[in-house]
Amino acid sequence: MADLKALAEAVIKGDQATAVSVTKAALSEGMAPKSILDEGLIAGMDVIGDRFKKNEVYIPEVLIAARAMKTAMEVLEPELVKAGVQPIGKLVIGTVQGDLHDIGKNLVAMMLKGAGFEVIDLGVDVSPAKFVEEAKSKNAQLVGMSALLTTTMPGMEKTIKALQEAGVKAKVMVGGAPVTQGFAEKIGAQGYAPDAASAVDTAKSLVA
Ligand code: B1M
Repeated sequence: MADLKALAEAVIKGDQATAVSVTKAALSEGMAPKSILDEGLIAGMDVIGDRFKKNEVYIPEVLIAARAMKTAMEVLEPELVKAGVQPIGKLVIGTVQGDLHDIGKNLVAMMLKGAGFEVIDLGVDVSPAKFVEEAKSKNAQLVGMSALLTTTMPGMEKTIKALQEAGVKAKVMVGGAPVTQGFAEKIGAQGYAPDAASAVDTAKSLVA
């Protein structure tokens, strides 16, 4: 019988080969794709998220774990779709206009995927109009914005105004090194997170 604790452990260690082989074994034994996701892959990423918050692991370990999860997800995803498993929320994310920094944004996107969100990543240098268009057409519940430059932070406020003017109801969460809770409140964002693991908690609370 495939061991989902071993699957979680493989994600924690960033062991891609084991993550894939346990996922395949679990599927071939007829285990429910949702159990494999929740008790194996997401359970492993939850541990990494907690350890990251406590500074017990650092960015490279998180990236390696996320890569193991992503590889196993490639095997699991078609079965989840067949089983009709719904994501816990849909989020459009990007780095704001004029800003090319994407390491943190990618980390946030990976952790959110790991937590069961459907993530539509718009990349870097994303204009307010593009955020609006994608949030609308994808019917996203959340819009996530990242900024690393003090000069590009105003792009967040412009995007929030554009979303409001377009009547988009999605909630907005922001982050990035120069962004603070106070700034988020000032520009009218509903959520702020200082790091990728907290971003998962914030996103979950916004869609609850
Ligand atoms: Co740039 N850069 N950079 N840079 N760069 C900084 C940000 C800077 C602080 C360096 C410095 O001067 N000490 C400085 C900004 C100063 C300021 O505005 N206050 C700076 C500058 C000035 C510039 C240029 C203008 C330099 C130049 O060309 N003269 C230029 C701008 C280009 C542009 O964007 N238009 C530039 C370019 C670059 C590179 C292209 C070389 C490269 C980016 C590569 C890439 O991203 N693909 C780069 C890098 C790597 C950095 C530093 C060194 C590292 C940034 C990083 O990736 N950190 C950075 C200095 C530093 O931070 N030590 C610096 C790691 C990452 C995991 O952290 O992104 O904060 P971070 O993400 C965290 C949290 O913030 C949070 O979670 C993440 C994970 O925990 N988070 C969110 C992030 N987004 C979130 C979204 C959320 C929630 C949480 O919700 C949606």
